[in-house]
Amino acid sequence: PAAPATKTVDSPEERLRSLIHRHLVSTLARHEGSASSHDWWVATALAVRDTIHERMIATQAVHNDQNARRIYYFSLEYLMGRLFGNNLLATGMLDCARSALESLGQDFEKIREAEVDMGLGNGGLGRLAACFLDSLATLDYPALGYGIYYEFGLFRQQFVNGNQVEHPDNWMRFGNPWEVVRPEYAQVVRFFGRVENVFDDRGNYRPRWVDTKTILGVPHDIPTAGYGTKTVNLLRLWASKSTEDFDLAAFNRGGYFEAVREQTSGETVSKVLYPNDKTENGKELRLMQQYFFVACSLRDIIRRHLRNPANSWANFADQVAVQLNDTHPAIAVVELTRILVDEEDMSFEAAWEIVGRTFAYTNHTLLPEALEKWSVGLFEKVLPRHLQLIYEINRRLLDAVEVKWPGDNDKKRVCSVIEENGGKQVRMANLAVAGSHTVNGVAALHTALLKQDLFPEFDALYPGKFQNKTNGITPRRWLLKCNPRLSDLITQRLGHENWVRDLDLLRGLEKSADDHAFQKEFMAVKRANKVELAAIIKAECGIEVSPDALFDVQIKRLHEYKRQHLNLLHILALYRRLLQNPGLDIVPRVFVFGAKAAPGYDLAKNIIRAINVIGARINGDSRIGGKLKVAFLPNYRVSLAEKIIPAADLSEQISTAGKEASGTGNMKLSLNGALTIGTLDGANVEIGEEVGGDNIFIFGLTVDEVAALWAKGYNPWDKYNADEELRAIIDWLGSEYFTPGEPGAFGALHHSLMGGGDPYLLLADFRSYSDAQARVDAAYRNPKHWAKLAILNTARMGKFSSDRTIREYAEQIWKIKPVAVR
Ligand code: DL6
Repeated sequence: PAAPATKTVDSPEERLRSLIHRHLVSTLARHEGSASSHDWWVATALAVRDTIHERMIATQAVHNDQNARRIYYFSLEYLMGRLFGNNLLATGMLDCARSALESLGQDFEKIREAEVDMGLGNGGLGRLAACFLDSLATLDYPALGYGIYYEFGLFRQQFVNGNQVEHPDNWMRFGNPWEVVRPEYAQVVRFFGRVENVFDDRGNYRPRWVDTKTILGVPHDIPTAGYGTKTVNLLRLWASKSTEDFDLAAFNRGGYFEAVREQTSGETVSKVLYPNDKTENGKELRLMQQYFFVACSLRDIIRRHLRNPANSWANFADQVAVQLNDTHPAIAVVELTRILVDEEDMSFEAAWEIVGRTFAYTNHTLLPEALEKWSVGLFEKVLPRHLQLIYEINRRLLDAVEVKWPGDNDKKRVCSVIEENGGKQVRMANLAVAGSHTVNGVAALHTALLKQDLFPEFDALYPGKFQNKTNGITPRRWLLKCNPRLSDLITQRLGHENWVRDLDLLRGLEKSADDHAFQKEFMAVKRANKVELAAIIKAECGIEVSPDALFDVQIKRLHEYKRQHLNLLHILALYRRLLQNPGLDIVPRVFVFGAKAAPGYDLAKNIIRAINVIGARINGDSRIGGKLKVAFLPNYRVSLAEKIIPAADLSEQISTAGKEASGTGNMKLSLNGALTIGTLDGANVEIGEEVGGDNIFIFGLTVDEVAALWAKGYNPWDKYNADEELRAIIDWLGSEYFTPGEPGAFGALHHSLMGGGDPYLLLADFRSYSDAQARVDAAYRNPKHWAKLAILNTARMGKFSSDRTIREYAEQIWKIKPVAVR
């Protein structure tokens, strides 16, 4: 008899290869021979997405079947970066995709680079939201992120003659293979109009919000896949559309523009992410954005809740936890009140009780200019009914203040949701505190200052409402994905990969910190990463740098309080010392910057120009023998951070004490073996506690010393007069030395330090900073010592995993439990 036919089973790689090929041909209609890297990237993403969608469907089914209590994260920003590598790691398909693409004749790394960053955020706040989504899924928490599907993300930055030039970031011009559009879950949102005072049959006052304009919110769902688990949660982003897409009558009359006008104005709301600017323009649109996404999201949550027959309004707050990421979504507390009172016919007391059990609020800043306030007039125009409810919320709040502090009008003034000074304004932070069961800061120091300086009255009025939740970062993106060499070395040394889900296990590396062989391997990884970054610097900036120099890195939004210009003063000091003494023995350094300035923030832009122009002079000055190089990489974004961080030796965390709420770049850099030079600010304090005082370079005034200095009276001229070197470099900045023929080119910067009174205390901290830099120089000369410190930094970063942060939120604020998806 003939032998039975053997059925050949395709390997996972073969299956993936044919899936990629099928998507290339059937979905993209592309011939292999003419497909671009972008086409291959899309085809591969779609192939990976198939698996992710299966998991997403399974996850939603389990959450629905179990009627799980969910956390809904409301954030106006998500700085997701690229999703390809993350999704490959989460599904365990990385190696398979690499070999499948290579067997198709494609360069895997080139294809990875074809993905445009999803940059729907400004900085730390948006990236934190992205890290949280990763941890929520990895830890199997039932969660949904809600936000806005901006057509344009944060601007693309270019330098022209050292100046920042902004270009629109049309990130989804060529589509986004990760998303699914869900028109069936679209929501209608109302704005403007007026409130009609009507009385019902029983003579009860029934306000009606009438004559409103409507727009439509259409959800775009991005799956967020957990690592080492089957859980795939959702990020649901709302795109605004007109409710009246097309006016056919107008078109038939020949008015094409008239016909699409409604559509265009409807789409404006989700058009562009606000780059944190301080101008008055566009405030109305920003408030509309906030209300738009909050209203859509609450409707969506209510729909999901009530469709389960086991649920009703009675158990809404038992099933639904909402986290407000800063005050941007704070209008949600009013919107839920409005729905319950106006549409569900509840008493204000009953509604406010549900609201107060549903929301929690995270504060991310103490800077007064970043605490949102909206004029009462604007509210009255855009959300008139909400303004009425805000007055009612405030009346009850002030009653509670009166009970606590009878007759104390000062207490009422500071607690009030309405600021009465000048034009009346709605204080969104006070509203968020009043409407939330818990308020948290993002690092221990920040939370202490929140309670002590910003909200002492609320802390007394609501004992126990304030908590700390120190920020964290996901080890999946910020080590496993961005630094494969170090990840492999760690896994090899520990003998397992469990650290990826339990970062405390990195402590196991401590015992290797003195092992010379391991030190060599660790620093060889660092060097290889530096070689790669050097190539990027060459390609992007045209600057040749040596991987043997110390890579001194400052990457973050450009802001005076972050003090990139303090770094610049130190660069100027080193340059001057070298000019005075060309033989000076200093460790060669490459100063790497990455930062975007808000388009309306002129001083920040002046600092960028100063770094670029002075950097160019230094880079081209043969007298200093290449000992200093300055590279400002344009268009800082998540995918660029992933290349810079693994190559950093030194991490600059030099904000004025009390100004940086937490920082998260500090954690990423330290995790990747960079040593920190920093002030006792934000999470630097806790990083210092974890790594140990000998393994970090701390300098500068403390929060208490800053306060004492201001109380005593601070005059930067005293520092200037007392320090010859400082005086010389400040004078340099004020002269045309670096900009011949253009005196005053750095006038704004110079003025902020001297005439402007130096509000961020650069001159006060300069000498201490310069001394700390000298300690860095000395430490770097001893490679074994430096390697030991770098290893200990990596080994002791366990606390700063966002898994720890999310567990704390889940257990102490949200009271949610993991739900396994099989
Ligand atoms: O909590 C995330 C991040 C912190 O790490 C930074 O220290 C803090 O500056 C940033 N805050 C903001 C505030 N913006 N607003 N509003 O971005 O949050």
